[in-house]
This record gives sequence, structure tokens and C-alpha cells, in this order.
Amino acid sequence: MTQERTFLIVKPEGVEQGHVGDIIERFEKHGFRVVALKLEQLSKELAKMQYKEHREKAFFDELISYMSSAPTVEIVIEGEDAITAVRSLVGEKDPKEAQPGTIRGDYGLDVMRNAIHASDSKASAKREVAIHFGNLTVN
Ligand code: 3AN
Repeated sequence: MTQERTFLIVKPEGVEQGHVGDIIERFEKHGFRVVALKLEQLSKELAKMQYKEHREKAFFDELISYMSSAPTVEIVIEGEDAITAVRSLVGEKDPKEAQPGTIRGDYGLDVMRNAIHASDSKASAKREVAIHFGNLTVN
């Protein structure tokens, strides 16, 4: 077991529908600690940096428009094996396939508007924290 930091975005519809408090509470109840938090409407430039690995995909332009369309909440949390543990609390990408009780299973609307983003690896967490929180360190 190792202490890790990971990065989350509560997506526009998660903020709009009032799920921020519940989402944070789910992580805190599982022993994770919030180490950085902000509400921000992402610029298209920031959204493109965030999702640059998908720039060739058919859904990219729509994803960028959606992610920059309304306020989001960026969060860094820390705890034991945070990257893997958080992804399991988040659930499958497609809310139709996500288990009830996961965040996407409970709040996701469709594969794009799936309530929350969570880093999928240590390298992604490091890259994404640097985009949104400057020099905050990720171990
Ligand atoms: P995850 O968010 O589970 O890591 P990725 O990295 O494959 O999944 O996708 C990043 C984001 O791109 C997703 N959260 C979703 O918003 C969007 N996305 C992925 N696949 C599709 C798709 N087929 N159609 C629309 N949006 C998609």
C-alpha cells in the first residue's frame, strides 16, 4: 500500500446537478483527504491540454466544447493506492455499464457526460495536476 495523490474533475453536469458535496463525501468516507480544490470554468485551451490523448478521436471537439461549457470542480485527493481505488469508486466510463453505487453509475448521463474524470495512472495524475494546480507535487 502506498500513499498516492490523484486528480479529479467533477464535470459540468455533475456541478450543475448539485453532486459536488456527495462526490467529495464519498471519497472522504473511504479515507481520502482533499489536498487541493477549485471551481473553474475551463478554457478550451485547458480542456484541450487535459484531453490531448484524444485529439484524433471523433468526439474530441464535442468533448472540448462540453468540458468548457460551464463550471467544473478540480480536486486533488490523497490516500492509500488512490489512483486505483478512486477509479473503482468512479466506475466504468459508460454509465450504462457502471455499477450502481459508483459515481458514474449513480450520476452519469452518457459516455461523454459521465459526471467525473479521474486520472488513470501515476503519469496521468502528475501531468493533470501540473495542468490545473501548477507545481503541487504528486508522489
Ligand atoms: P476515462 O474518463 O474513463 O479515463 P477515456 O480516457 O477513454 O475514459 O475518455 C476520456 C473522456 O472522453 C471520457 N470521460 C468521456 O467524457 C469522453 N469519451 C470517451 N469515449 C467517448 C465516446 N465514445 N463518446 C463520447 N465521449 C467519449
